[in-house]
Amino acid sequence: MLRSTRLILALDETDVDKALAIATEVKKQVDAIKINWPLVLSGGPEMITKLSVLAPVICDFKVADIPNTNRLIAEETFRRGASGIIVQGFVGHDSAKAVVDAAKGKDVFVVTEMSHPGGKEFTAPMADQLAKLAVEVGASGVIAPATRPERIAHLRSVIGRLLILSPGVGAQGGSASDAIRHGADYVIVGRSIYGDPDPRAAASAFVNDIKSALKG
Ligand code: OMP
Repeated sequence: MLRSTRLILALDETDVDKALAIATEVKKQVDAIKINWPLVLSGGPEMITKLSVLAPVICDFKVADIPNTNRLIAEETFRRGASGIIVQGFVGHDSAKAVVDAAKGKDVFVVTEMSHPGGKEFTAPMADQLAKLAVEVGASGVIAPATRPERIAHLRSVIGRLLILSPGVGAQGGSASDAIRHGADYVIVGRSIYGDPDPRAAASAFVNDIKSALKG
C-alpha cells in the first residue's frame, strides 16, 4: 500500500450508488478504501471487486474464527480483489497465522485496543499481547485507536516497524494529526468524510491536517 496521503476512507455508506460515487470522488485523496460488513451486506461481495478498480481495498471483516474458517474467508476475500484484510487476534496465533498464510504476501492487520469506549473493557488490557501476536504471525500491521493517541505511541514501542492504521478520527473524537504525531502510519476516517455534504473537501481537510503533522 502506498504511503502517500496516509488517509484511508472507511466506506460504511450502505447506499451502493452513493458509496461508489463517493469512492470515485475521493480516490485520489486516499491511499486505500476500507470496507466493512455494512457495505458488503448492502451491495454484495462484488463491492470488493468494484472498489478495487478505484483504490486498494482493505476488507474490515474482523475475522475471528478457527484457522480453517479464517483461511476460507481470507481466500474468498483476496480472490475478489482485496489488497488487505483485518483480523481479530484474540482467537489465537494459529487462527491469525492461517489468514497471513492465505494472504500470500497481501496485507493482514490485527486489531489491538479498539477505539470506542468499550474498547477499554477487554481489548485495552490485552493490547500488548495482541500487538506481539501481530509481529509473531508475520502480519503487516495493527489497528490502534486515534481516540487514545498515547496508546498508539505505546503500541509502536511493542511492534517496531509494523504498520499502524488508526481509526476513531472525526466522528469518534480523535484527531488525524495527533494520531500521526503519535506514530500512526495511516488514519482511517469514515462518517466525517462519507457523511459530509462535500466528501472531497472533507477528505482534503484531513489530508492537510496529516501533512501538518508530518511537517511539524
Ligand atoms: P468512523 O467512526 O465513521 O470514522 O468509522 C471508523 C471505522 O473504523 C469503522 O469502519 C469502524 O468499524 C472501524 N474501526 C473503529 O472505528 N475502531 C476500531 O477500533 C477498529 C476499527 C477497524 O478495525 O477499522
